Amino acid sequence: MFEPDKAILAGVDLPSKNHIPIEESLAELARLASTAGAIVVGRIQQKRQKPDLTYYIGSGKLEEIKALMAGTSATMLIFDSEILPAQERNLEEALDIQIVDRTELILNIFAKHAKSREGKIQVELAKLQYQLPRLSGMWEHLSRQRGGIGLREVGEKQIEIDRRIINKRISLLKKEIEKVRKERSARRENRRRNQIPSVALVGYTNSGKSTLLNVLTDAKVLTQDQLFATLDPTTRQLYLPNNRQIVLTDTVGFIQKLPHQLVEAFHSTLEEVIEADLLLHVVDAAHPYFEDQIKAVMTVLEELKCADKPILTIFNKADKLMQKISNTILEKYQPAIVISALGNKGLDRIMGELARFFDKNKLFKIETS
Ligand SMILES: Nc1nc2c(ncn2[C@@H]2O[C@H](COP(=O)(O)OP(=O)(O)O)[C@@H](O)[C@H]2O)c(=O)[nH]1
Ligand SMILES: [Mg+2]
Repeated sequence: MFEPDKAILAGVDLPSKNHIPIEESLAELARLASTAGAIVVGRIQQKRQKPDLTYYIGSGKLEEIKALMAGTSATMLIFDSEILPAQERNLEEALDIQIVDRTELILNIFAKHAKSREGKIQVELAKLQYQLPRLSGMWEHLSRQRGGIGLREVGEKQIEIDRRIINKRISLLKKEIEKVRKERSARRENRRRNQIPSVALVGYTNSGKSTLLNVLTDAKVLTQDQLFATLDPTTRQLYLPNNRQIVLTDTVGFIQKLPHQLVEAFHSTLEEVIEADLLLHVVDAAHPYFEDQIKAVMTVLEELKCADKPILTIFNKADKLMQKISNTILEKYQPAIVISALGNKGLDRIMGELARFFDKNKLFKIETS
């Protein structure tokens, strides 16, 4: 029978401005791990000024990890950040356990959830780009294990061959993505010619984007209390109270420390965001660190060069709130609306704001306030 991996989570608390607290980041990592199908059996954390060069985590912590491994029969150690290929190798050697980093974990979840051809191509590209700098490690590891003298040269030749194969595959995938990108852009051009404005749902993963698309348009997109349930963008038509037609697109969610390979590979999908006339930023207002999540989303939007697009902030999950959202917060994120997508509350206000925004005479004009 298939045995799920038993995972220990490891986080190093480094000094850095505006970041999600380590406890919360590890809680999120635990959700990522279970979305990927692993069972979390332990947690290790350490405060440091900077990562250890050899092991990322301090070497003093290795004994503690070993003891925890023995006590929990863990099969995997998951780091809450991207670690260097050399560090991964050193850890594997010192601990004799499978090492996974945050980037790899997210890539695996994406691979599991990719449904469309486009999604699959994008994930494969991101995975290969992640693997490329890690090739030599794989072979060094093997030659050290087997201890053969000639194996080193064989290994080096093999790395060269692997690298060439992977590079070839990468350029092929990029060409395919370019084709899809052109199709998408033709579709968008068509909409533009017909003057159909487009709105993109953005937001942290699990904030309720797909739920909102479903209740607004009856789209039947998969919604789940999981991170990254949806990867493929879904676009639906929507008629506003002023009889204007718009299209609304649900996109892949953002997360803190989103692997840059993914942002790059998912550029064609994310172009729906880049080209949108207006962004609806869906926020899980019931999440204890929703303001940090807002920051993480803004960081990705900056990476995509669309942080200065008009944004309407949607504070979702109002039904779960113990107390009302303060006026200070509402003012800080103006223009903002409080809703419950699941409870069907406040949807008419979204429709009203959209109608106002895309008022017949002010098409594509930006209303700020
Ligand atoms: N309580 C509550 N839960 C919600 C609301 N909107 C969405 N959810 C839940 O939040 C989880 C994530 O929703 P989903 O739409 O998949 O989020 P996405 O990752 O942003 O697309 C699901 O379990 C939804 O049922 C809401 O207004 N109230
Ligand atoms: Mg979704």
